[in-house]
Amino acid sequence: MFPRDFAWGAGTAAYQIEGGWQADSKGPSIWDTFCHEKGKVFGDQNGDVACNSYELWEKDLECIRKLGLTHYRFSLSWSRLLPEGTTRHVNQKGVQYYNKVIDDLLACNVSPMVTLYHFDLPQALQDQGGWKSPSTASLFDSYAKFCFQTFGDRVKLWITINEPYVCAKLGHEDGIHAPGLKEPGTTAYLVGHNMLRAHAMAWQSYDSLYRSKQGGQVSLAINSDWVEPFSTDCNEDIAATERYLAFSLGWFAWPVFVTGDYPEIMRSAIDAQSRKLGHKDSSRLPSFSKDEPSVLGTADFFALNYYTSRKVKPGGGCGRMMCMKSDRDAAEVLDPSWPICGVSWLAVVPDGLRKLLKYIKDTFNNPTVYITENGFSQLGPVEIEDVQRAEFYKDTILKVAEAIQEDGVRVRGYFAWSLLDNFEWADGFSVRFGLFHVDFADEMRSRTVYRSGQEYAKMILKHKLGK
Ligand code: GBH
Repeated sequence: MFPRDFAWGAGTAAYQIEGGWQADSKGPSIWDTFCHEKGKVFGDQNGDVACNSYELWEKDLECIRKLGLTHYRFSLSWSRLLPEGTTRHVNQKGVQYYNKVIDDLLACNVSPMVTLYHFDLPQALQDQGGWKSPSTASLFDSYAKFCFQTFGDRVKLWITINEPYVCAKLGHEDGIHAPGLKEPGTTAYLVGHNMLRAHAMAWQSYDSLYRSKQGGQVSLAINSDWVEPFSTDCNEDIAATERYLAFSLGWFAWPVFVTGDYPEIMRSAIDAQSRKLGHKDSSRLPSFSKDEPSVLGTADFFALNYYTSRKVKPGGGCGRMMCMKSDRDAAEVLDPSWPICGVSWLAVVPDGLRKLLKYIKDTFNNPTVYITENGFSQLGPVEIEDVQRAEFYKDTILKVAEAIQEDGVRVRGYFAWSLLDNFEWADGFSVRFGLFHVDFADEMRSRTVYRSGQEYAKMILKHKLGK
């Protein structure tokens, strides 16, 4: 059984659904730039139009109502609101668009959860160094204050930054996400650091300027796989699993929820690797400055994005090159009991979510938790009767119920990823995570509910009725 006020949601992100990439004087973001370069995204696809939610918001609202959601999570496009990234120039058409989305949701009794940043930095700020530059954190804080001021009378749940891990690692170390930098071993740590600073500044701003009047809550969404040692009786595998966790969940959750600093395992692993490779600088992992407010305690709840589980062993470096994988010295090993059955990286392990929730309860002092993303994209041709995904949602929601009832985890909400099939980053439109199918060949981008969407709606209704 779920608490009466449990949040039943689904999520999207601006660049993945909106389109209208130049509409009404929106400024370009790093994803516009990245996709328009050849060879970056599957089939050289882009989000120029995507689901065209900028024009077809009412269609999305119909989908939301059809599912009976109590909450809808979406992100604001920074460069739609502030085309140059700064508050010097505000695009009123952008403000109007999001005002309408928020007002329509509230009129239908759906609460918005708003993400300020879901991978789409204004290109103008990338041109000044992007997340590598410490000043981007202050510019993010200004943008956040602008959003709290403009929308915070109606929005009570905020996510500052979505998945800093993905932005730092995939965007700045692997180069497979925008801005496409391949600078292994240093830049991801710097970028992660500035994102944590940005998050903390925005939380502080909310706390001191808006909380008393607006009464909302602010956090950052941290993605984490569940991981276990490949051999549970092998000490090397156990240690590798701890390192793996320190370099993923711990990288962002430890500073915010436990100490105000990175996990000790992470810092010592990076320092040891630096010494081994004769790296000159004392540390590649930045330190938090005493002159800035601490990042410790800057989250009002734990926001978790969970997709998959892995077994771990030592290894996985990049030879003599510096890189995060060498620092971490922990490799994912495929295990027959957890086979990949979705996109290239997704093994369906609902029980991993329950274990991860218990781990979060025990490690981060029993926070309230929102599962801000969870989903599954099956392989192969589109099937509106997506039985496998419908089963996935059933199994997963059962595990969430067990986490609440049997493990005492204070889970307050569950957001399926995603409301709609959408632009799945480097995979373009080839990967479909939606509860609604979107026909990208149709000018009207018609939305059709999948079986999984129907099943999710049934589950929501059942729990609303207290059954
Ligand atoms: C989420 O990230 C994103 O927040 C969301 O926008 C996206 O649509 C959703 O995932 C589905 O993908 O390609 O082998 O390098 C989830 C965390 C981390 C999962 C990176 C995919 C890529 C592995 N993601 N991972 S690989």
